[in-house]
Amino acid sequence: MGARKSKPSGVLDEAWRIFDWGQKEVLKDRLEKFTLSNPDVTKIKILVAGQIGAGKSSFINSVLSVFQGEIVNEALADTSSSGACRSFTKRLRAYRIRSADADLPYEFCDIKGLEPEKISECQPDDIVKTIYGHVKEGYKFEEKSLTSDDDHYIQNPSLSDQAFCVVYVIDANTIHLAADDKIITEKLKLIRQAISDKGIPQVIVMTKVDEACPLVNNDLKMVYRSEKIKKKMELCSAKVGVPVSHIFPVKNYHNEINTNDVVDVLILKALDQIVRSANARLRRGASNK
Ligand SMILES: Nc1nc2c(ncn2[C@@H]2O[C@H](COP(=O)(O)OP(=O)(O)O)[C@@H](O)[C@H]2O)c(=O)[nH]1
Ligand SMILES: [Mg+2]
Repeated sequence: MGARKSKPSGVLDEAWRIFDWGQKEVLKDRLEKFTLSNPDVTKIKILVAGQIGAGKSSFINSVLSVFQGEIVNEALADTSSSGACRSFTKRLRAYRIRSADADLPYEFCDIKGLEPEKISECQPDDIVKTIYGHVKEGYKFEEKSLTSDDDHYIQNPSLSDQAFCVVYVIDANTIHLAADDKIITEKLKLIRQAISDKGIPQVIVMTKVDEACPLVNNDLKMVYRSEKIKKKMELCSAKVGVPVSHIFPVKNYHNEINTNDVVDVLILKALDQIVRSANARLRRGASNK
């Protein structure tokens, strides 16, 4: 009697998104050779927004690590025990991605995280100003929104000052059916509404899939066969209003001492989508103003 090995619950028979786990080198090569669609722009700016503790800095570190082939901790992640409720990143900082010795033509802007407990609208307002290129690097995010008479205000932003893709980093563990994430999703909606007519691409990076699903924790390659992750991505899409095709699940490097191909390929896939959609936006020639 050939007893069939039972499948653990929550495992889908087939992957719900076709994903080639062997495409790391192809993606990395493409991203390294990438050229911008507008020769007047030297680097394309990508803004990373999301809740404090969602994994924004860790995602930037993970991207830097993939191209360096070793763990990089440049965008310091907050590892203090209260990390989930304090924001380590207070000033606007840009991170240029390097591969071997060359700078790649795109950079990430790390901003102070959105605080779930505050309804204040100045934070989304500062984020929108950053997207439009009005905020200088080094600006310290405060309670009060940036005004045009501030030293950190750029009156006439160039194309390189403006962001051409907004990445919402969302912790998979915080996506529930319940409305306890309401304030964050409301804040993201405020940002989305403000930029909706500008055609700026928006991508969600859903982090901590290892913590959100034991199957995935055990084997990251199960990410597209996990029912739980699929449901979270659908819920995330419905709450924030970004299509599932623009949501990328990742596990960030956070406690590892070496990089590995499975983590790398998920990070690269998210980055590939981000960079290509940012470049397409730039090609359309429009300024964000
Ligand atoms: N297990 C796991 N932990 C993560 C992941 N991404 C980030 N973390 C941890 O989550 C905490 C907050 O991350 P951080 O990058 O500082 O969040 P930020 O406030 O959005 O910049 C840190 O303790 C990280 O080590 C992930 O994908 N998996
Ligand atoms: Mg941070």
